[in-house]
Amino acid sequence: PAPVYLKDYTPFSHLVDEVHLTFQLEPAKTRVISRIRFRPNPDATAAPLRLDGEGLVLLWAKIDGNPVTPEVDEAGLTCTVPDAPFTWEAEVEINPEANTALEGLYRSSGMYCTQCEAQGFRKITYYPDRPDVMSIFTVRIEGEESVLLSNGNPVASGDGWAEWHDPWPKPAYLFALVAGNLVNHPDRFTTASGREVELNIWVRPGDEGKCAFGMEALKRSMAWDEEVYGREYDLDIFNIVAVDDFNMGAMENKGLNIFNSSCVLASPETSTDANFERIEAIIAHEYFHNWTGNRITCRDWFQLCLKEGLTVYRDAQFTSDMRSAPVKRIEDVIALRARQFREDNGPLAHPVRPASFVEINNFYTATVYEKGAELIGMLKTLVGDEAYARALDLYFSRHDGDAATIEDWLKVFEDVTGRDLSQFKRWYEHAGTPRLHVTEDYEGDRYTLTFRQETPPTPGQPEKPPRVIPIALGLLGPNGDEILPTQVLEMTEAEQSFTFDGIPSRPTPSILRGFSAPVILTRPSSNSERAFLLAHDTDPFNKWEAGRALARDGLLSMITKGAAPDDLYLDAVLTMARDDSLDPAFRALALALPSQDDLAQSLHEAGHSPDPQAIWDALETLRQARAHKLQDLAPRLYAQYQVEAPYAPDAEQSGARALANAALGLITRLDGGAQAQAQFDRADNMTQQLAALANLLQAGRGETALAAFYDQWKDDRLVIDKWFSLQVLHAAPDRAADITRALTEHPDFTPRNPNRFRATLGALAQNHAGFHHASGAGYALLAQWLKTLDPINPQTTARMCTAFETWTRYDAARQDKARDALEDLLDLDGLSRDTTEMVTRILE
Ligand code: BAL
Ligand code: ZN
Repeated sequence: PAPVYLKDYTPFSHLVDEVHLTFQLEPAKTRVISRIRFRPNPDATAAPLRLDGEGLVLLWAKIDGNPVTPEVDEAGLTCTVPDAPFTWEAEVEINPEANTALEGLYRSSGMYCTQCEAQGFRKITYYPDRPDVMSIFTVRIEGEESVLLSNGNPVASGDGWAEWHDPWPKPAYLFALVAGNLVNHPDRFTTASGREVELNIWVRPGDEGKCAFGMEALKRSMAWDEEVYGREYDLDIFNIVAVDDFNMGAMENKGLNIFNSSCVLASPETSTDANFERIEAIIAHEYFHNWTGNRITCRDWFQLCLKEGLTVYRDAQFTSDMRSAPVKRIEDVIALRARQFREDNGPLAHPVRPASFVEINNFYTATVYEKGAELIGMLKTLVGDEAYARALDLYFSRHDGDAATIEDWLKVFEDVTGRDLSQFKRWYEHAGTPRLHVTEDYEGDRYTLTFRQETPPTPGQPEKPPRVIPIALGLLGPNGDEILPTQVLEMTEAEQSFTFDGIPSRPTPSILRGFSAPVILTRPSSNSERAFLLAHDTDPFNKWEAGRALARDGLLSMITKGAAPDDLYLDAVLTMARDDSLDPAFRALALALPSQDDLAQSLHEAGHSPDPQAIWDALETLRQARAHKLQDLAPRLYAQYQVEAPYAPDAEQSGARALANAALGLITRLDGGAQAQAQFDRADNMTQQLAALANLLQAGRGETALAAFYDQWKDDRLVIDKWFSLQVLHAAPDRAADITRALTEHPDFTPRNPNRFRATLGALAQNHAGFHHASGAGYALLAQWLKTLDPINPQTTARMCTAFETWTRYDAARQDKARDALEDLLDLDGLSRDTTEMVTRILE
């Protein structure tokens, strides 16, 4: 399939004034009747009407009431139309029951639901399915289900029908419909200007007890967006619906958000603290899209980061305000490095705003989302908080109702600040993670830092001009006092020096505080300097970073040189862990070790071919050494941070549980799982139960607990997903493929449910030493299942191909096996466009 290019953008030939849709719902034969008012677009070249449509049976079509016979092909239809406003009417038939791809209108567990972003609406009816065509929708739903929902406000309803009207013009990707025998968790919200809004979370009967947390999170989000961004909700009703079969986490359809049930349903017994935090963030994210995405949408799909980067940035701000800002920042950087740096350093690297794509579904990536959010953070650092606030006000007032571009976004910042942001724009246009090299000089009382930036080539982009990089810096004196509080250096050249006078003795720099730019800092540093920063840095991110670097470099020496665990690290981690002045959540994060994949990334960066088994062995050795080093402290921490109060998923309790469970991990290494078994037996919440089970699996005595866990939760789909993934994640490297294969034969396994598939095969990809085992069994098993999944659900298949994106890091024998697996997948007859694009890019 041919790529589409950003440079080829042209406006659509027509404008759409109104859309009327009638749905006559039948599982295998749903009828969709459309009546659409078109008029020629004065800003476009006149052309016949071209409507997108896929998998539709056109029953009839009319223009201004007169039957027409358009030219229909596999991607849509073309029709000669008057050179004046006209009404298009058509009726199509679709089959929601057969729709396992979960795009367009589909049936899942007896309910109808839709997913239209990015290009699913064309599977519902013929329409200009592009984000710059915005219109006002009125929808009538006829069906026997008790709940019939669409976007906007309810207009009228009766027995077996309901009508909805959305007064806000929107692109088709924000259309949604839900029909099912659902129950709701209702609430209300009064906006700042006094609008009364009805709120509902709709779920399958039996799940209504898991909605309260999501509802509170929604109300907090609505209040926060008013307070921080001055953005109010704009309809009389806001509905959220939970569905089990969903490709994404959730979807921001106007007034009718549809959620993967894993991202909204929560209870203490069935959800971990991490689940609660994620649910709160996703509810906020989808709600915030109402302004950044819906009221201001994207001109074309190349601008996806315009709404996603900004909305991720906003949800991160929200979480920071609701919880601990330093902890949130550390968690986000861990995730950024794990997913986005990995992507940026492999064959799938692409700019935050790509210049071309074959299948847009393949660009809902960590680069567009998470790096996109980092760019907003950098922009705010560069212009300052006050200018950021004014720029956002201008963005909302200037572009409300628009389908906008990154150029529009940058222009509001230029207009507010008078700055030229053309160099900043390179962050949107050039892929790759810049390396920031640092050297320093101290003479007299002058301290000089010299930075050099370079960005390695990425597919299609061999050369990278220098970018503007905000470098937040502080300096520490020899006794650990801060002698220069944080200031932001603005690096614009390929190489640039910054001098600091009046520095009485050689300082220790704390560079890139708060992770002020998404770059890889390469600065030779001694372990003692890292231990010093871990002890004294006032910047929580860099304090954590120092401990992480100490752990990472110690592990790299163990892996490449057969070194013993580093005493300096062990001493530093003991000092840090017993420092009760530090937030328990921070200490839990600082006790976590780099992941196997992070270490493989670092080894590759240093010119080694990573040996997954050696990485696994080194981590095991270090964990054992830490358990001995902290053997007196761990039981004390474990006891001290038990939470006696009734369970609450707040930051304070979550932090205490995280630290106690980190201590449990240390204890289990020495007691063979006795404490973990005790915790498992008495656990009354999922955080405690799952941590205990993980430790028991780790200790090799998880069988009984696994069976008990299954028995307890066999009727809870989301908890059973955890049961599947935990076994795979904790499988020893030489057993991972076998254990995964056995789980795919379990009666509860199905490739039709994306959550279950990800919980099983996605977990295999996350078990680094297991997936990359020298036998190639991990590669072969995943590829075989991707072949099975592709005809069912191309979007989820394609996304899971990213498991292979690092294949060229490894030795020749592993590369051969990975290539064989990928080529075998590529050979599948009728392989989807989604998966073909991904595998082809990975193999290139
Ligand atoms: N727009 C797709 C789902 C999300 O990013 O919210
Ligand atoms: Zn989003």
